[in-house]
This record gives sequence, structure tokens and C-alpha cells, in this order.
Amino acid sequence: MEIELNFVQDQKELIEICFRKARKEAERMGKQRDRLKKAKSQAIKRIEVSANYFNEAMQKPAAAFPYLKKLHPFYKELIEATLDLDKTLPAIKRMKASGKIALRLKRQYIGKAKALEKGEERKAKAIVSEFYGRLSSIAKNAEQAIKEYNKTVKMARELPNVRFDLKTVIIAGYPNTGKTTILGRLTKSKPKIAEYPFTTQKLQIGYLEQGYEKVQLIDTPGLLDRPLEKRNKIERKAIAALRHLANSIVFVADPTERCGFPLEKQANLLGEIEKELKGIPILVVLNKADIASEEEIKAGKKAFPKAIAEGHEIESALKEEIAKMLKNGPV
Ligand SMILES: Nc1nc2c(ncn2[C@@H]2O[C@H](COP(=O)(O)OP(=O)(O)OP(=O)(O)O)[C@@H](O)[C@H]2O)c(=O)[nH]1
Ligand SMILES: [Mg+2]
Repeated sequence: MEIELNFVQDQKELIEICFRKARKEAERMGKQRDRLKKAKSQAIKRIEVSANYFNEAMQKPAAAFPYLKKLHPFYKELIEATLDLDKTLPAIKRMKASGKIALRLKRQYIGKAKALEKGEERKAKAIVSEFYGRLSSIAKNAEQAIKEYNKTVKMARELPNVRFDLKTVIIAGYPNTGKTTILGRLTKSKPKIAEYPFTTQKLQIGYLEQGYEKVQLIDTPGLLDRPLEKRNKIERKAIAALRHLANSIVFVADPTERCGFPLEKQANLLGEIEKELKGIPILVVLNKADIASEEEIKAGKKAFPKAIAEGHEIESALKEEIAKMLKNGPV
């Protein structure tokens, strides 16, 4: 993945670190005979170190968060379909603002410490405590934003690591037609397969060795036949992979309709994909051939005239077809 995001410490932990660092740095300061000077410089150090550390932690997300424009268009679309940017971006802004507030407060309190006069040495500690109290409440106010941001980091870290240097086959089709089963049969991966639709919620990657060449196979969440603006975020992940990564496509159809969707709708979806991705070779597989009746296969072939019928144990045929497709298709 192109983006590496780091978690931000939760506000309590962060504040503890700020104070600890401040204390250590103040302790490390050279000896100072003059009582007033000592009290002042210690206080200033504490205020400075704690505020700066807090500010840095609050600016990091903004600096690390990739500007979407710079990302590969596949990741741009995938991130939009995976993360809750409507919440993440305001959270990042909020943290940034908290850092700035801390810096402003730092200047104000350093001013207070500097203004201390002889006989007021004791007040230095009170100034630091007051500053710490205010810094803690700034951190507390950023609590929600930090939580929101950390949720994003967690999700971003789970984004698939696609390889742009390999030829890529996208496995697509209606839900529950057997796409993931095919990924499992063609590669050594052991993805989750279930007898209900919408099992696969994110892109799953497997690799296929073809001679010396490694091919990337991506299993996608099931798609319904509907316009893009009606598609949910999970479907959009499949669309992003189809649009930006496919060198060729394996379209899985279920002629038995046991997937729960009529052939006609499945065929419409294929039509839409063909229209949207002109020029990219598509291999149509009539899956579940082992349990399909003759009539069902016949109806399947009518709905998908170019389909190859599939049953169990035909991985090698499928692999050959994929190899042919990749050879003939655009690179
Ligand atoms: N009999 C038979 N069943 C199959 C075959 N391929 C898949 N199935 C079954 O069909 C169901 C759906 O399989 P999946 O591989 O999860 O289908 P999918 O297309 O990935 O489904 P979603 O991820 O929900 O879109 C499971 O119960 C599989 O066991 C096949 O060739 N023959
Ligand atoms: Mg699946």
C-alpha cells in the first residue's frame, strides 16, 4: 500500500507523555544559582516542551494523510469506498487546530512566567500547573477527533496491497455466483466462501503462476445490475478494481440461479461491464455446472453465448483461457 498511516496516542496517553517529556527536559537543565531565574527557566521549559510535543502529535495526521489527488486513481476510489472521509477530514482539521491553540496558549503562559519578579518564585509552579490544566482540556476536546482518525488508520492499514507490476485478472459477477470459490480453486488462498450473497466485502487477492509469470487475481464483492450512483460502497470497491486494474476479467455467472438472481439480470450486468470497459477481454464462466441441469446450461448458454461451461476440476482449462486472454489483451 502506498500510504503508511500511524495511530495517534489517545488523549490521556498523549498528555502523560507531554508532561513526562517536559519534566525530563527541565531536570536536564544546567544549574542556576539565581532562584528567580531558575524558577522562570524551569517553568518556561516545561510549558514549551509539553506544548510543542502536543502540537507535533496533532499536526502529524494532516502531514501524513495523503492528498487524494496524488494517489493512484485505483487507491483514490478504493479509499473513498472504504474510509469515512466525511468524518476523517474534519477530524484531521480539528487536531490541527488543537495543536495551534496549544501553541498560542504556550506563548501566553511563557509571557506570564517571564513577567515574574523577585519574591514571586513560587508562582512559577502555579503558572505551569494552570498551563497543564488548560493543555489537558485542549487534549480532551480533541478526544473524539483522535478516535475518529485512529479508526481511519486502522481501516487504511487493512487496504489490500495490490501490485501494479503484475498482470491482473478481476473476478466479477453477481453475488453468490461462486467468484470466491473460483479464486480459491485457482490459487492457494483460502478465502471465506458461504452460501449467502454479499459474503465478500472487500477485495481479495491471490496469485497464479503461469510459467515464469506471476498473475494477480482479484476476487471482488458481488455486483447488482444498477447504475453507478446507486451502488453502495462495497460494490464501489469492485468497480474501482475493474476500472483501474483489470487486464482481463473473469465474469462468473450462475446458470442454476441458486445464487438467488435471475440470468437476465446477470447478463445485463455483463453488458454494463462490457460497455464500461471496452477492449478488455472478458471470459464468461457458467459456474455450478456440476449441479446445473441440461436445461439450465442451455439457458445459460443462451444468455451468455460466449460462455465456457464450468464444473469442478476444470481449473487447468480456466488457467489456459486466462493465459490466452492476457496474451491477447491490452497490457
Ligand atoms: N455446486 C456448486 N456450488 C458452488 C460452486 N461454486 C460455488 N458454489 C457455492 O455457491 C455459494 C457461493 O459461493 P461463493 O464463492 O461464496 O460466491 P461469491 O460469488 O464469492 O459470493 P459473494 O462474495 O457473496 O458475492 C457457496 O455455497 C459455494 O459453495 C460450484 O461450482 N458448484
Ligand atoms: Mg465472494
